[in-house]
Amino acid sequence: MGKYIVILLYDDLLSVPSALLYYEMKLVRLYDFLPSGNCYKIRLLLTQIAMPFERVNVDILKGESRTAEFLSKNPIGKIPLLELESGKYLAESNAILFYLSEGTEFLPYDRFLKAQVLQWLFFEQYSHEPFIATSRYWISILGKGEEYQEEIEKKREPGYAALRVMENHLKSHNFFVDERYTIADISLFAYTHVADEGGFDLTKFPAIQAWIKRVKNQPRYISITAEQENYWNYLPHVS
Ligand SMILES: N[C@@H](CCC(=O)N[C@@H](CS)C(=O)NCC(=O)O)C(=O)O
Repeated sequence: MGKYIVILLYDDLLSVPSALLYYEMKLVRLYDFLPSGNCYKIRLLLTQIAMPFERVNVDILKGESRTAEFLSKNPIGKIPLLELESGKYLAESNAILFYLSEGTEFLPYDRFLKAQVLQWLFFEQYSHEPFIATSRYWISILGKGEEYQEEIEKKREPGYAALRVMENHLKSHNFFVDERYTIADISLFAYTHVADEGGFDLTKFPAIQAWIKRVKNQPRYISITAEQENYWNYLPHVS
């Protein structure tokens, strides 16, 4: 692993590089699939904390997360997967969010607030994602809404139940924890803001819609479909 980062220090008057800093930096590597909301969580956080990363596309529709080579990295056979600078691997989107946000403004330091963040991360994985993300996968990623109609119907009520929990919370809060934007918002945002692609009607949830706007207004926000080149625009600039 290794990408080269070159930093040019410009002299404002002459507009020529007055110094050249050159070092090799090992980057974290994200095994990623662009339409995946679970992967988007990580791309969004990495961009917002301005951490450079290398993106490896894994086409799950071609079974690329199930090859022997990929399974040797992540026996769960799923993306996202983060390869750390040390060569260690970390799977599970919300575990990756937790790891990357430690010590940043995106994860509270206080023990109770941190546990509240975890509460929403577990809610997302158990009561939200299995219904809202799965419906979107069948309808919009696979394009097989009719074939999966029966399964989709079963996901409808529990999916709306999760949205009602969010709506009720957001009626009296701007964000999920501590009235500020944290990884709890990133995690829940990933599939909520594209819930319509899974057949969920968000017009019934005005507080969620207002929160979606607040998340989109956060510094260094990128969309779910933003290509990698965009991420580099958000790296800190030397002035
Ligand atoms: N709980 C996991 C779910 C990961 C997951 O379901 N990944 C999907 C894409 S969103 C995947 O890799 N599917 C391919 C497969 O199962 O073969 C997480 O939050 O990271």
